[in-house]
Amino acid sequence: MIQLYTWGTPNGKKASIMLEEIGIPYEVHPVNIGQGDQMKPEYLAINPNNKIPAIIDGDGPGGKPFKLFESGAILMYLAEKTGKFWPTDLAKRYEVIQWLMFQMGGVGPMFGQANYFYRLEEKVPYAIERFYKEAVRLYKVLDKQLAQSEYLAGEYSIADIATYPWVWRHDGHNVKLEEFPNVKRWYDAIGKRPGVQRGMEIPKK
Ligand SMILES: N[C@@H](CCC(=O)N[C@@H](CS)C(=O)NCC(=O)O)C(=O)O
Repeated sequence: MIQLYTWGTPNGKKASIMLEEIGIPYEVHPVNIGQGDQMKPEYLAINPNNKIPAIIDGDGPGGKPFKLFESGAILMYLAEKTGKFWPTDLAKRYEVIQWLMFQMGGVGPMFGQANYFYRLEEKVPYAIERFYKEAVRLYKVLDKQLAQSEYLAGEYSIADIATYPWVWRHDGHNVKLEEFPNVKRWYDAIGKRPGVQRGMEIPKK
């Protein structure tokens, strides 16, 4: 059984979508990051970086319990464990990893900063402009890729699972999906998947 430590944010939803999509049993442990649960010693023993998500696989490599943090690493681990949502062909697998890294190093941090500065009561125009512009640039890259490929790296993969919950927050960074028609087509298609719909509901209130 996999133990999932999560909260209702994009990085957390990546892990719950993947667990729902691969259909293996897991238990949810909500970590209320608004109340500081991520700083508690018992959670720091699982993720020393005090962020969600994290997992413990009771049946990890060698049949031993295995702890893992960083959402991208969790997606790769679960893909490797189950053989799902990434290809076996090396070149194709690295295309998936390339778009996963694009999400982890670009989409997540930049959309996240844009969301933060839009929400901040005391407005900082320079920061809003910087992160909004970078978010729009990243949407253009996504849109161009999705004009030539149904999903980010060919078939539906962990790269899409990683990116979807960040695009779900497009209102928060003031982006209208209609301006990026290929991203919208992709976003709508992924949103119809039952596993994605279930994963987006985690943690349940
Ligand atoms: N690179 C990390 C980022 C995780 C992350 O930023 N999680 C946020 C929620 S989306 C969090 O736990 N924030 C709590 C905090 O910073 O104290 C990952 O992808 O797992």
